[in-house]
Amino acid sequence: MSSALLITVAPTGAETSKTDCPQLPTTLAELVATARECEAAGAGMIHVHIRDDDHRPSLDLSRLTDTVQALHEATDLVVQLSTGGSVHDPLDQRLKVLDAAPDSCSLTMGTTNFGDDVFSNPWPFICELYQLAQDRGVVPEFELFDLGHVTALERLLGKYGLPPGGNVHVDFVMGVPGGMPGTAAALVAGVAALPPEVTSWSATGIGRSTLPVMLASLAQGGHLRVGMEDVLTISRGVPVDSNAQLVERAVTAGRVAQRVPMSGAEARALLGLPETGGSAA
Ligand code: KMH
Ligand code: ZN
Repeated sequence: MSSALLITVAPTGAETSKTDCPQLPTTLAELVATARECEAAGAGMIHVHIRDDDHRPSLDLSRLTDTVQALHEATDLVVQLSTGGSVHDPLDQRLKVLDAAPDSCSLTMGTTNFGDDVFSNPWPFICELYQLAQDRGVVPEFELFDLGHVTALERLLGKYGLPPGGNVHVDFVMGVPGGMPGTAAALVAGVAALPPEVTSWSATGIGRSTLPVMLASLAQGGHLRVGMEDVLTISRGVPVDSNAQLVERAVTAGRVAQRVPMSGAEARALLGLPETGGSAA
């Protein structure tokens, strides 16, 4: 079991409005400031959704490109762009995200009911996005919202081979209404089902499942994702102040488990990325 702990911060997401949560980082300046604070607190990777001038979710390519560049200039974090976007984003625009040349991209392994909406990830889209990531040298993080997504990952790797760099990193996203529950039992089942190609895994629990999933992941030697994309309260009824506060809590929990946060450079190695910026072989 590795003592190094990857903490990924997912600071914004696509679901929460700025009006409801003014501390949500929605402008580029806010995102860069958040990234710096979270890196200083112990994050190694950032999972990025961007917003437009009205703070609404956006997949605008020039904004995405500027965002990747600004985050690379300001931090050593691995920059992962969301290809999930919002539940309203069309599949062709989600494929275009890779044109912004991130280090990593999220790649969700199946369609999921997402509250009252549907997060659409049909198999042909998954295959197209994966092959595009391979062509571009962008390292995917496979997002697993349900146990069936683990099986789909095994099928994908069997059909198209390994990602750029050869490592396979997955993230269990648990507790979404429509996906697997955010419980220790569900995480144990998911980890047990992972195909042998998987080299590292992390987990995040949405909303009130954040702490059970964090503790269950640490108990099994897994890595962590935290951030205001996934949870907006630090304890029952108490709003999160900042993303750095969530990273600090993950560092504290990791310390109890004798885990040391990874730097951006160590996160790059974990994912099979080259040492400095640029895409994987
Ligand atoms: N916003 C969700 C519908 C991802 O970033 O790839 C999808 C999501 C997953 O957040
Ligand atoms: Zn996301």
